[in-house]
Amino acid sequence: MIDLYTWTTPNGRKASIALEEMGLPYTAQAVDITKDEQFKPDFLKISPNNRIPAIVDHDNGLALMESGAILLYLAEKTGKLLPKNPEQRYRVTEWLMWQMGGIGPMLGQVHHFAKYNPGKAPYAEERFLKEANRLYGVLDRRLTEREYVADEYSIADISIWPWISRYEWQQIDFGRYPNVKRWYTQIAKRPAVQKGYDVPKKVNDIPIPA
Ligand SMILES: N[C@@H](CCC(=O)N[C@@H](CS)C(=O)NCC(=O)O)C(=O)O
Repeated sequence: MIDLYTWTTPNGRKASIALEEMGLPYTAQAVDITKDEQFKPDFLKISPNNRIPAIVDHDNGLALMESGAILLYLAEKTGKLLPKNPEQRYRVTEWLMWQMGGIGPMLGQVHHFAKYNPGKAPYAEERFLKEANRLYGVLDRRLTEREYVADEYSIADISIWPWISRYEWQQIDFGRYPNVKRWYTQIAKRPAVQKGYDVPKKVNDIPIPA
C-alpha cells in the first residue's frame, strides 16, 4: 500500500492520476498547503523540500518527494506508462524533464503573478505569460503528428496534463494551439484521470475548452 501526500494542485494531481492509471492501491493523505500543513515537522521527514506531492511505499519503506521522481518510481514499480525500449524510454524522460524544468515552474509563475497578484508586477506578468505561450507552442508542434508527446500515452503526458488543465488561469487562447486542445480534451475523458483529478477532494469539474 502507498500513502500519497497531496493537495488539489497540478503537481499533486500528477501523482494521483498516475496511481489511478496504474491501478495501484493507495491512501490519499491531504496536506492543506493553504493552511501551511506542508511545514509540519512530520511532513518534513517525508518531503525535505516541504512540498507536495510525496509518497511512502509501505512495501519497502521508501519515502519520495518530487513529482517527476514519483512518476518514474511508480512506472518502474508497475512496468506501466514508461516504455522498456531505450529510445522510447528516453523520449518519455525527455518530455517529463521538459515539464519539470519548464511547464511546471513557468506556469507556476503565471499563476502567482497573473492569476493571484494581477497588476502588482506588470513586467513579470508579461514575461511569464509570454513564456507560457512559447511553451504551449512547443507542445502544440510536438503534438502535430503524434497522439501523445512520446507517441504512446505515458507518464510524460500525465506530468503535463494537470498544468494545462489550468489554461484559464494562464489566459490561453486554444485557437492558437489546436493540437494541445485535442490532446488535452482526449486525456480529460480517461476515467483514471477523472478519478485522480478529484484527489484528495473534489474542487471543480475538469475544465473543458469550448
Ligand atoms: N518540483 C516539485 C514542485 C512541488 C510543488 O511546488 N508543490 C506545490 C503545490 S503544486 C507545493 O507544495 N507548494 C507549497 C508551498 O509553496 O509552500 C514537484 O514537482 O514535486
